[in-house]
Amino acid sequence: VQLTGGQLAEMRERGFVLLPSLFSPDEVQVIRGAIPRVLASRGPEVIGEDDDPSVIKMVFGAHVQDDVFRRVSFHPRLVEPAEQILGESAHLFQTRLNVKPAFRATGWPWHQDFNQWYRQDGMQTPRAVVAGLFVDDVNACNGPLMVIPGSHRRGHLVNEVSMELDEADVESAARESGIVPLMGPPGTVALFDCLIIHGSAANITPWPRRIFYLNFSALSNHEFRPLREWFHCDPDVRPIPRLADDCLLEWRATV
Ligand SMILES: O=C(O)CCC(=O)C(=O)O
Repeated sequence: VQLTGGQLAEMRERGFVLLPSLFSPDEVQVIRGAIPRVLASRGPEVIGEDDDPSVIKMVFGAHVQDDVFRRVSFHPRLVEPAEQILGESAHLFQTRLNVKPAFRATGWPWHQDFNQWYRQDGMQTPRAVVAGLFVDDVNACNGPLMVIPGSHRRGHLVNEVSMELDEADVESAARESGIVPLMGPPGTVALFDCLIIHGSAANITPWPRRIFYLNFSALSNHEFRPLREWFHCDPDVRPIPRLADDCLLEWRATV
């Protein structure tokens, strides 16, 4: 999949682009089928909610642990647009499945992803793009990801000690451009700049809101000093292998 000139301009101006139903219901079914396997791992890459660790909040590194998530992570429908945006080959340095389960999930405070990678992984330059693949329907009620359009153009708002942004920065960006919830049916993909200000609220609905996030960094942007384990910052900085467009359906045919 190639982004159009208009979508690339949107990415530059607004810092995000939404690609509704990029993956088919059959492909989403294959991804859903893999989730119980990665949740069953219970290793350190599986993170619980602060107030109740038995409720899973997120799972890092599924692209290394599970063949379906490896195929999703290297999928040409995600890698090609990411490389178009970056203007060069990419490497995948982190994936995380944010589970946001029904009733019990908390949200994420306003932040820029790059600040986390700068602070914790030593990433030097914000030449990275995030893809979020909606595994469930994401709607106004179940805690959609909210972004502030154009806020990536404010540059890196450094916080050396935590992920949270100053409320004054969030307020000023939201006053200028508002806040947009990214919503869509399962299979939709949101691409966003690693500097865009974003966050999300709790999920108290009966509907889970699972999104699989992939962080693609420009290949030239590989000088990490990771302070965290491999599942936060994949040491493999080689170009991404090319997979076929039907690699998810092909996986299903092999089992
Ligand atoms: O999934 C969400 O609601 C927000 C996640 C997020 O911002 C993150 O993982 O950095």
